[in-house]
Amino acid sequence: MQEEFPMIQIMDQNGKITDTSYIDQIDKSLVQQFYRQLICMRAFDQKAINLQRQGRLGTYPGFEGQEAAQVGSALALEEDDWMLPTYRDHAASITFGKSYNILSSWNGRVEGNLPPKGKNILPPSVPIATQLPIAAGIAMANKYKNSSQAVIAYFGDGATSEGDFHEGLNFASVFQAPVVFFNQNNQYAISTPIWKQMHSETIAQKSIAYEIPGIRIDGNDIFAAYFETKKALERARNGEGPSLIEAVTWRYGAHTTADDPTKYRNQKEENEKRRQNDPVTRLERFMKAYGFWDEKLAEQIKGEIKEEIDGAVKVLETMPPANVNDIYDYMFEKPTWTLEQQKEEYINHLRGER
Ligand SMILES: Cc1ncc(C[n+]2csc(CCOP(=O)(O)OP(=O)(O)O)c2C)c(N)n1
Repeated sequence: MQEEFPMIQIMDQNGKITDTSYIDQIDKSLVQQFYRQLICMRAFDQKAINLQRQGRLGTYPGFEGQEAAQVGSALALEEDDWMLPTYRDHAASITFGKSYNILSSWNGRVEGNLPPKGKNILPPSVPIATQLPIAAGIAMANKYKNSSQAVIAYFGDGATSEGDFHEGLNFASVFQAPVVFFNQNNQYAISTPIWKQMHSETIAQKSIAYEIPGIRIDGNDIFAAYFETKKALERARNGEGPSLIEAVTWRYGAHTTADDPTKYRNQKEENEKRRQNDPVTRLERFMKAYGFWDEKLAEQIKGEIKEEIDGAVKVLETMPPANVNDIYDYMFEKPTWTLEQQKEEYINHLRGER
């Protein structure tokens, strides 16, 4: 199956362009946009981990190593497309328009889940794969409305073992809905490696069952993530239905700040892989080899990013603590009696009463 679904790569580990079919579309502004966003998202993620370690942020799921897959695919979207991210997809969400304030959701603030006005970004899905039938539904609605908006839904390798993954793909396939299912195969579902999770060799091949196009890309190659997602979105917009992209990547850190990857994988070996495959250094190698590198600009961008992120942390730290009512009050327009009862019990519990 790996032969039928070969890994698509445009730029190799050394930053060399191996597929020249997109070369005319690779210009300075695109490369600088990629670079800025990649290093920005890495800095954001590292800051978030540090904040959590200092007790200034709740549990946080890092995405370091997955920046190219997220940034590349998100930059391929049109302004009014729809995005359904998971808890790990901050790089995709911020690239598509969410503010750094997304951090506050990890302190329980509801504001962190809201997109800016006019942006179609759903709150991150924490239940695994539940966003996939919703993505199919939104895409079906767009199709009925004759809208040109496409939908992208993000999910991990573990999500493909959930019923919702299959229901989402089936619905989208039956109704030829304009949705791109963007999988980040980071090799692990918490501590479960992919080989214990499924017997199929690739995730891309799961597209066969639904008779939709499925491809496997090098998820650490930002060019592959960008151009292949763009193609899939165009197909969706042209009425050619859904598709599945498997972006093969790697999560460097823990599943969340609450677990320890040394318990389930050999970190030493993994760090070696990191040095060879890192999406950020790979783009830097490309920039240096193809005349796009500008040391001064890189320093300037790093300074700007630091200021932006420090500013966001200041906003975060002025926010009040989580409002417990939010969990209950935003569920329905009018709460059900069970929800009211739950809320009362929980508030009593917090007061230390029975
Ligand atoms: C429906 C559901 N079942 C179980 C969980 C517990 N859980 C949280 S993350 C996770 C693993 C998800 O792995 P994957 O889909 O590969 O995504 P990743 O975290 O690697 O991005 C599980 C099982 C959950 N959140 N939702």
